Amino acid sequence: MPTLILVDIQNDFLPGGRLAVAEGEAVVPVANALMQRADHVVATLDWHPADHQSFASQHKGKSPGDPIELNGLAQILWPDHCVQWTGGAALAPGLHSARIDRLFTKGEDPTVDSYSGFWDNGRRRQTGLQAWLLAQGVQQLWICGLALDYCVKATALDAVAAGFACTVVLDGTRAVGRSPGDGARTVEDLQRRGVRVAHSADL
Ligand code: VGL
Ligand code: ZN
Repeated sequence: MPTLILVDIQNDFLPGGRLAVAEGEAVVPVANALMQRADHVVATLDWHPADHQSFASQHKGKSPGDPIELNGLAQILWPDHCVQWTGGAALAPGLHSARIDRLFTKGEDPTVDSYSGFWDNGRRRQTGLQAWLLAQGVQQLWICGLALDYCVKATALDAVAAGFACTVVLDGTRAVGRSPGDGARTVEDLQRRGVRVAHSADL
């Protein structure tokens, strides 16, 4: 059986949150159902210090959505979100979190963003997820969570690069969609780069 990775299913990415993803709450029942069919369940947490440099609030005169360069990397500025130990960083209330075997945090370093559950965006540091999966002998991954066009995408691409067979579960994810069509473009991109995509009913 595959291992299920739940990406950033946290309050700030749900409607009412600081970086709300439309219909974000819809991924919760899909994630809960997939847990019953997985060997292991792991979850990533976007876990920022209050002064994280991906926050527009940290840059004078900048607004969320503005592009900047952060330590040599292209960076989109976001509203403050998923600040460590705040309610916004907590897992979604309806998620069956007792079924999660391990949590992996990311985004703690204020100087670099971290979309993937494996590596920060500068590929400087790993979260420990890859080593953990290898230690369990995991070969196949299902990925769901938020958001499709950022953290789910980055996690799936790193999973394939690390040699795992990886399927993104389409009904178990939603896109931020800063521009119209971002979700559909992400799906095409993932498929072209070796990630499978499927609806949970077809798994
Ligand atoms: C995410 C933007 C900033 C995500 C996290 O979980 O997709 N997106 N931080
Ligand atoms: Zn973040």
